Amino acid sequence: MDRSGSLWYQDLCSYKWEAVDPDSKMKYTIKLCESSPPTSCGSTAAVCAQNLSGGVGRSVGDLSLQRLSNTVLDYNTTQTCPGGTNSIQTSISFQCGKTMGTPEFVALSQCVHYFEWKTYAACKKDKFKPHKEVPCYVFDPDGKKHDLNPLIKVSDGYLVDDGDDDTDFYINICRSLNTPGKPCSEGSAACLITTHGSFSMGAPTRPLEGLSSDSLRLQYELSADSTPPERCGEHRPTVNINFLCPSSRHSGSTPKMVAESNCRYEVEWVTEYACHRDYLESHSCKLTSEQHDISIDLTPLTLSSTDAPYFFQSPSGDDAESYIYYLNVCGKIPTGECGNDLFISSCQVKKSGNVQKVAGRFVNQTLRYSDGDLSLIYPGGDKCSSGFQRMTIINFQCNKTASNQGRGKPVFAGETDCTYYFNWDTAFACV
Ligand code: M6P
Repeated sequence: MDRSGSLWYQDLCSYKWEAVDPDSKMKYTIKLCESSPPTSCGSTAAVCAQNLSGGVGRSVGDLSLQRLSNTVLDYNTTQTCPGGTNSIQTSISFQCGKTMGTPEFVALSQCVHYFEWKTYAACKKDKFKPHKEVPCYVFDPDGKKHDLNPLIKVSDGYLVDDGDDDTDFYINICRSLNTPGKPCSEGSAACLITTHGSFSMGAPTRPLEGLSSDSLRLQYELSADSTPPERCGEHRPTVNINFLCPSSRHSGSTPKMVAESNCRYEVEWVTEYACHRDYLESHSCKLTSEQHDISIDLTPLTLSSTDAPYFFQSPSGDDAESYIYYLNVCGKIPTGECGNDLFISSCQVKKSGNVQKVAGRFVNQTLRYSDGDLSLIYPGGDKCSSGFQRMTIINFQCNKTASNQGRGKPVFAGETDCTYYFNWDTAFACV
């Protein structure tokens, strides 16, 4: 990717983006490019700040005062910070991510509004660039974020339960399917495979929408320049996917076809990912029944400075090419395999000893319980050549009789594009 001059974040320009600062109860609306939809601060504002309860918006970043250096996009204003010398401004730091992602509010300090945005648009070599993707989150009227990004598949898709053994209906969420070797991959986000062939039933044309505080809707249509499958007759295919946040904790289900006629498909998916994010996630190693409707505490797994780290070798044996993974949870690795950085939670070392990579840090750790799955995520590791920062995802499973006084230990499950997966059976994941 050439970042000198060319608008590498072009894919993000077609949409209006939102972020919320829950502490100050401010909502930010972002218009990245001239061509983007306007905010309520008028066409010259790039970043519009408005109280969640309403009121007049004001620009905290002007489109004409844009400055791009590497992957940091700054928007200045002509307003001086009250009590300071600098001007009111916005700074968006882009990092490589596997989906289009969303801007996240990070901090407000001396009138500078900081945002972070992990997106495929910031990766090198178009590594994770899909054929088509749309924004995959919404804010509800209370300013709570509902984010379906974790459901987006970078490869493969979801098989919709259509009660018919002869047909397979595959969808991806907010993004075209990437199923090389399988039919309807190119640009299609909904693919019907029958004994008579396979048919694209459309792709996302607009962002995810919020219908209420517990339901979201996504719509796929066939692009105007493609011919509908003959089996649809006069009708252009459409796919509606309704996501429902269940009213209490539930263990996950598959998307279901609830209606279908003339190539109009209605899919319903009861999934906790449709619930607001604060219900699903925490940045500590605990989830509480008050906030999360489930009580989990992983801190007993944390190692202290006198413990040996959790480790796993893959593949096992004498192979000098194999890797040893050192881990800790909810804290730093007690030994210094990847250096003495205080925030390293995951470290990959080549057995031959010449490669040490940080595979995740606990500064921005996330513990998530959704659809019955408990996972702990450590982002922010060393960069791969795609620009993606290595990341570790640990999936916990309940095992009341786990070894090591119930702690159990992590087992390496595999790597996809610099994301490292571990499975961990432990008594502390029992709910
Ligand atoms: C190292 C290891 C691998 C990783 C690879 C990425 O070999 O950390 O787990 O996949 O780097 O290499 P690149 O940066 O060339 O994409």
